[in-house]
Amino acid sequence: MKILEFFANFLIVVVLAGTAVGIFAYEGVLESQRDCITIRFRQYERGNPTPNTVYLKKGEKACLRLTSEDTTHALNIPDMGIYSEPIHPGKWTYVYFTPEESGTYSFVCTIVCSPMHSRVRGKLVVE
Ligand SMILES: [Cu+2]
Repeated sequence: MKILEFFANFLIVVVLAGTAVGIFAYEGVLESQRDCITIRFRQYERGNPTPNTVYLKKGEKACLRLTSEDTTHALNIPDMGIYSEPIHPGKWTYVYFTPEESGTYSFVCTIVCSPMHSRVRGKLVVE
């Protein structure tokens, strides 16, 4: 009986501690996504990514929150060496980085999304 009680108490502690850890972890994720800039990807024929120009601050952590309104895309900022995971329709993909140099950078799509795929692009302006 003592062993069962001990085991039951142990389980309660694990569940309570796990819940607390989960809540803190989830709040951490929400906090990191609070200031994200949303970019909605679309094929060239359907209007290209929107917004097409994104403004960032030099030396400040940036977060891009990416989604697609048609097919799967992916983001590459060649001059910064930044690649995203695939951006699936209706799902969110996040990219975090800190731009260290001011200037204008192109971002492009890296997944063949239509015959005009190579024209799927936009600009990041770091000020
Ligand atoms: Cu593409």
